Amino acid sequence: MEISPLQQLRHGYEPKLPKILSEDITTITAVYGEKTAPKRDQDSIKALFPHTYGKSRVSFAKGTNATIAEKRNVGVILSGGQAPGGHNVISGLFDAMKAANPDNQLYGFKGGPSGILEDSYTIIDRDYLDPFRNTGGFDIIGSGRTKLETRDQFERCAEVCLSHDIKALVIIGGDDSNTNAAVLAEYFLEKRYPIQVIGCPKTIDGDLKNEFIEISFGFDTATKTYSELIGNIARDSNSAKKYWHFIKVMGRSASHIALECALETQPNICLIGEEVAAKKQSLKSIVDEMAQVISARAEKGLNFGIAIIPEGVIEFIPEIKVLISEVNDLLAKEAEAFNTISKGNEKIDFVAARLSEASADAFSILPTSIKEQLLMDRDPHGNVQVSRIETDKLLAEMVESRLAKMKREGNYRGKFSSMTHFFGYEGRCAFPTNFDSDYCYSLGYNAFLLIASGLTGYISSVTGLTKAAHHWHAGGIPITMMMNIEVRHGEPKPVIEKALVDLEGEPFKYFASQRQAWAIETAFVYPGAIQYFGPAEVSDRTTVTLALEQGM
Ligand code: FBP
Repeated sequence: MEISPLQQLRHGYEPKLPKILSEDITTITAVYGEKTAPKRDQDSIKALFPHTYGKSRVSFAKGTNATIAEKRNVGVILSGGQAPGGHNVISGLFDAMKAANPDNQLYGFKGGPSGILEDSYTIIDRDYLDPFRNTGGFDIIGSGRTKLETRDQFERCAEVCLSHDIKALVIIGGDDSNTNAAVLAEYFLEKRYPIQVIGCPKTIDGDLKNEFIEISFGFDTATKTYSELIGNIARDSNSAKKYWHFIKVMGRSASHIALECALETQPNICLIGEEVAAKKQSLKSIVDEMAQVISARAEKGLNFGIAIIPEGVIEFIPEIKVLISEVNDLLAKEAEAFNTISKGNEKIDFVAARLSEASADAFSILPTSIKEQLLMDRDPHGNVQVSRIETDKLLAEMVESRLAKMKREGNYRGKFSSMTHFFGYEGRCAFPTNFDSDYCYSLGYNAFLLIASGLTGYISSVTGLTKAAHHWHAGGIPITMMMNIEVRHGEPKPVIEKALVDLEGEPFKYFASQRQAWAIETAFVYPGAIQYFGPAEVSDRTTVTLALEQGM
């Protein structure tokens, strides 16, 4: 296979590890901290997880581990959307396993969680793994969105693991996959199956985070990729001075990606879904505010600009949220009748006729293309796929009509011409930054140490991430301590809480303090491309979000 010169060089990159993980692996031992408990719903979580509830936090220190060199087979699964660095989690896990015992074997289940159900795997050896080191993508074994959540599926997982003498499974995924990892760990203990389960925090969306998971992997690289592109467009816009660019960025629910890109590039407008929800802003008021900024810039002769739109914002707009939830329920309940309709306009009429009055009103003002997108196939959780809704086009169109109305009323004298963009898939498989390469390798290496310490139902945790990697802390957190009970599809479920943008947190507060100035002035910052070599202040820099959160 032909590879690029950069890929060639990146293979040679040696990821940096926290100091303790750089020691001879046979001299690293687990140190147990205080017993843990979730912040809320302790009794319910305890009742659901009697075997894994209340375990201690774990860190690592120099010492002896009598069982570390035991021969172990380990299985690994990549779950959900791609995120830069997944290959390095597997590299770190592999290297730790081989350092502990060269006979250890790593089974990579193919195509995501379905790989284990279908017993479809690759044995990952050094020759197979090496070309994937420090590269983006999940193509080493593939990924998928099948959920492991039923007892039948758990039985099948046990059957497959036992048939290969697999002692532990590492599940690399987001909040849902790690929730399922915790449920699987509990099930294996209940049934006395000798299989441990360890999770690793992945998602470019950045919404799997808390005190112990400072960032999910992939967020760093994805946001730097989008910020480079946004910066390039901003410079083009500032050169040609004739277009407003409406740029939608990924982020299924939370607006962390949009916020980080705004902190990096200083656009004129950036919507934050969580703020829209807190202020209960309607679609109309969002459009009005955007039109006001465009008009104020036009007064200064600036008929160009940048607006960043998080893809998930659509579900935070109160009337659209209700509409989407009604459509989700309707399509689930009346799937059979709906699926017999082939024509797009008839599908729209079918749904419109069955909505509540308020939702029917909200639906009626949307352009036909957006109505169709709202009715497309659901994801495996039965939710609308927001990445497929062209919110950038919707807003550009609505803003244009609003400005036309303002012009008719004599309240706008500018020229408006817009371009729309969607940045999502561009960032999910980028070459991981040095940060993601180091962090992911450490998460994987650390995951093996959790396994070798006999732990299960833990998530790999590496913290202190604004410091140099050498000073990072490695350890594990019982997943149950990150859970609470939420109603999902009408049922109370134990889940890891999704971390939305905290409107009281430093990243949002800083953005809010600056955005007025960024709106009217042209204060763009052009971050440029990710640097893999050179001075640490450019090649090892973390996200602005993490730096602000940690008071840097
Ligand atoms: P994960 O939460 O699984 O990491 O995926 C996040 C994401 O990239 C979202 O930002 C986006 O909405 C979604 O995946 C797209 O899903 P798909 O890969 O199925 O198109």
